[in-house]
Amino acid sequence: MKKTKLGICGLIAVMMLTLLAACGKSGSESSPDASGAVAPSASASGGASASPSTDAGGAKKKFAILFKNTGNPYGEKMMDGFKTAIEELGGEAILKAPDQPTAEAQIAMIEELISQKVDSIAIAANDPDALQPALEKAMNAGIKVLSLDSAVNADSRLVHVNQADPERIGRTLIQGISEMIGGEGEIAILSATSQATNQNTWIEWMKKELEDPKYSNIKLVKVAYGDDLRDKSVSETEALLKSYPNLKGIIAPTTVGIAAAGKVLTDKGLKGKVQLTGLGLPSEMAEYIESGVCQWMYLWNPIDVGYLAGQTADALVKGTISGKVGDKFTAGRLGDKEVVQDGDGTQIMLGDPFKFDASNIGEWKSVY
Ligand code: RAM
Repeated sequence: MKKTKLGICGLIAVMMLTLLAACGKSGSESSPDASGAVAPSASASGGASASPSTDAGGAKKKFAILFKNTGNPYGEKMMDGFKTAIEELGGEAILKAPDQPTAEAQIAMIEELISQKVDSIAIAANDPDALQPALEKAMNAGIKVLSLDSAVNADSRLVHVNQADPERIGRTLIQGISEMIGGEGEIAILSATSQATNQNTWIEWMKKELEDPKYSNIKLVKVAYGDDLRDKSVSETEALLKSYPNLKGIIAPTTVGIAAAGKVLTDKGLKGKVQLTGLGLPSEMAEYIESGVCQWMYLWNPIDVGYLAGQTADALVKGTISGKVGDKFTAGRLGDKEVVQDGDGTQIMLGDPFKFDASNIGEWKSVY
């Protein structure tokens, strides 16, 4: 049922995209919302904050974003969106990511940012708990800390910027692979790192969905970790194919993993024999969707995730919000947003995942 809704959303979104193009607007920072409508592109008015992001002396306030690791186009798009928001608001954006996707590397960078006396840190975390001492130190120094994309625990942040409902993502991916493999056979998951909060949450929901008796003929044989590194994701996919010669499907809930798996399945001529779905960047996956190696996949707009985090960081620094349930603010071109409960902590939600398939990938591959 959810899949059908996403399918219909896809059609409406394509129609809306066509309309947008006809209006001469750039689609580079647009994304479909829950109803399939496309959010407007960057508006001239920018954010709703009353005062510029400068201190009393007129110096620009410093807003840092720290992604999981370098070399990931998804992270680059997210950081682009963050930078756009911060510059719209008159602040200075500091974009950082370690070479390796580890908590230790992020801790060293958080320490540097504390010494630099930044005003805010937005982090896509490599571990939910390990960053807590460093992030608490930052918050005790008056730095406004938020997570985005991959959360830290509730004590380590003021609020989390969530790309989409994790339950919906997890369940939709199982429904998708089940349809692709005809409801039976061995499947595997190719994830990012074993500690990534976002992937682990989605995998939990995939496992819950698999408990439904309608999937009794599907067996999840392995969760492999490509660490969001291209070469490791390629070798982990090859190892899966070797260890499980009857493998029927792979779910890769990571843009790096799904692109690596798409390449391996293409190179080995396994189109139609091993199905592939997951979360992918249209720009990286278009060739595999057009060839049929991956019939469909999902994602949200990473530029918007970063943009929303930039707007949220600014609202925290200005004191428009504190990260408590019920706090409201206007997130620039994304409109009004509200802080809601998320387990022990709070979050701000971007929207719904969007389905990409052969019918719409051409429209999106140049967008993100
Ligand atoms: C990878 C990263 C990122 C995740 C996407 C779907 O690029 O792991 O954190 O949100 O995939």
